[in-house]
Amino acid sequence: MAEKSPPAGGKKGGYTAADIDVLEGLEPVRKRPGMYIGSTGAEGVHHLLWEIFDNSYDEALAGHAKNITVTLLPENQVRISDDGRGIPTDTHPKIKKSALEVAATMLHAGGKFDHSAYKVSGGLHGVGLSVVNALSSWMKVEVNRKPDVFAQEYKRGKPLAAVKKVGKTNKTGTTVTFQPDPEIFKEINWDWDKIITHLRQQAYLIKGVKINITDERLPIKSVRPENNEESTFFLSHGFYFEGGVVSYIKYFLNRKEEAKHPNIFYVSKDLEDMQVEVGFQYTDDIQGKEMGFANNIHTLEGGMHITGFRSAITRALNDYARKNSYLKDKDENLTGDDIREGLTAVVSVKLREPQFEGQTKAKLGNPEARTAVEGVLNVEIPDWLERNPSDARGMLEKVILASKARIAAKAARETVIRKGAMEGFTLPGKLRDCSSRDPSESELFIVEGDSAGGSATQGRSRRTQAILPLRGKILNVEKARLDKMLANEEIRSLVIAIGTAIAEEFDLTKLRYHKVVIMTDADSDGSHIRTLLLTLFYRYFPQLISAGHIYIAQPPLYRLQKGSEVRYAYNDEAKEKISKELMPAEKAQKIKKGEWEVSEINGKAGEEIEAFEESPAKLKGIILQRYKGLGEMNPEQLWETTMNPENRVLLQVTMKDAELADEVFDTLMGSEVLPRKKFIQTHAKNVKNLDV
Ligand code: 0RA
Repeated sequence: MAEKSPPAGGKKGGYTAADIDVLEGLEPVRKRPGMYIGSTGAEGVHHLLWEIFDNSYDEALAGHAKNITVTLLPENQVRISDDGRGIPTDTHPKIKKSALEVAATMLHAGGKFDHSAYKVSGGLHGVGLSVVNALSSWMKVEVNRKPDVFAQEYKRGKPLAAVKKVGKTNKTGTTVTFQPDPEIFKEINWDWDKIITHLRQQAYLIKGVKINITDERLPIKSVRPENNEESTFFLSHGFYFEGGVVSYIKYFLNRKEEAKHPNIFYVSKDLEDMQVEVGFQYTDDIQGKEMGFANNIHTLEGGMHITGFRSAITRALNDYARKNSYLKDKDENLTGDDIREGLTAVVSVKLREPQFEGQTKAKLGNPEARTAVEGVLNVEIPDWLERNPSDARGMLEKVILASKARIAAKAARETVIRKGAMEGFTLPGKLRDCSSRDPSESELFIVEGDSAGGSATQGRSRRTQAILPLRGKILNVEKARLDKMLANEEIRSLVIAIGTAIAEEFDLTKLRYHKVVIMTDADSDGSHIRTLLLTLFYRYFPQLISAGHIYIAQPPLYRLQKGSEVRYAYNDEAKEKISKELMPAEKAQKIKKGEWEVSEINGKAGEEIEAFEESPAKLKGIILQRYKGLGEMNPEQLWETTMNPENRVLLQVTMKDAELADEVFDTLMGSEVLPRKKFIQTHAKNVKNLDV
């Protein structure tokens, strides 16, 4: 995870001898790419883009750049351009090379995930540049520094020539174009939606900067009916938000919700060592949304800044409610849960040395962030409430309602929960429990439907594996209240089986299985149920996710058989690899490819069978079966491929996965899809849907 610049104030100027000591070449990056960009999968590839974008973004945060343009190009190239000051190109006094070349080809030894020290002391925020260069088969940097244009090109991190003047300009700015190295990244596939989502989030956190993205990979041809003139377009998307955090809440986070009051609370304060920016507004939603950021990195797991925010708002609203007779009884109190119902908040801090903790390093650990946020808000919220009494009324109505609903629901909820607990684990009838009582070795498989449930029950290891079949679609938990949700039979079974209870009663030590595995089909129904379950866990059992107890089973997609040898493939790549292993190349050449026929395997019709024929007389090829669902596997196959700890592939669910599922869920299920589009068209001043 890259870190952003701390607030301005770092020592300016060139390198000192001490800085040179900690510079080294780029070999370590190519040797262990994961150390620098997290992974070499799809996330890692996108990380390259974020790194380069971050440099331009930092230049914009520092007030020097007003436009950033991202362009996806053919052959997996990406170009990122800004109109900032331009990377310095003058000769480094000690290294005797252009500062640009130093930035692109030398690694700061302490670098890795901790860039902040470098940024503060060196002042050259192109840290990610060398990492991206090392992992790119080709890269080019062009710098406009009035009156000259400088450029340098690289192959796998090595300059092809010295930095040269290549032209004249009256502009300033930096353009980096790179191509991820296929030797490092197996699959390079720029994901438009992922990029848009990331850029949007960044755009909201910076006022008055234009961020544009254009997809030049696929030209769109269009012919005008009037004159038959053909023209070429590219898909393009722009973000520009005057209002920063306030826009983010108004036009994005709350775009589908009904606001309880018109004005959004907002404060931005520069403290000596920290910048604090907070905005919030209540809606009539049951859920709340708290978005934390530290140096503009989304802190999905919360942390100290969020803790500070929560204490301050809880205290301020309780005080205000008491003072203005919203709370009659002196002992009556609005709880943290009441306060957070329907609360949409953005809490953004910028600090010099952020410490990221937690499972996904997305939780801010600095205690001073709590003190700073709480300190600012303890003054600002009460003050704002006094100045905006009608907004304050809207807020109080919402939290008082939440409080009443909570008290009413508590009775209902407790009966449900207590009943389960008191009747000595009235475990649901359809749970096929395991015999072990040691949670650390016990696993719960949540399976879709009775037929897969049957196979799983027969195939499992009885001692440590429990099976819970779920019938049909579980309840839409998106908007459901906890008490209503617990009235749903499928969900109640699940909650009781898990053993931890829920909400205030939640107790992690009562967890009955340390692995809770979602096992659904690889089709669209299966993925819908998986999304629903992830949403349920994300909303009501986040602790299980953070503690790493939630998993997704990965049934194989293919079964390959040659003679008596049977192999399973979990993706297309593995299928190709296994086919080659089973059928060495010289032989494979003699075989006619691409003949499809249907035959019977284990009594079931295989969907697609690729028959490799060597001679018509003797069928000697590979029999390939594509699995559509778990139901197609017999109990032994299910055990062997998906449940047996020796062979299976389990994916551990992270908060990030769950949040994504939650968002997907919102988009899929949310009745209103239009508002977002409309919002982009009306409020992003620089949107160009189709750009020449
Ligand atoms: C260090 C100093 C100066 C600019 C930059 C770095 C810089 C780096 C990047 C990377 C991408 N875009 C960038 N824009 C600027 C300022 C040099 C001066 O004072 O002129």
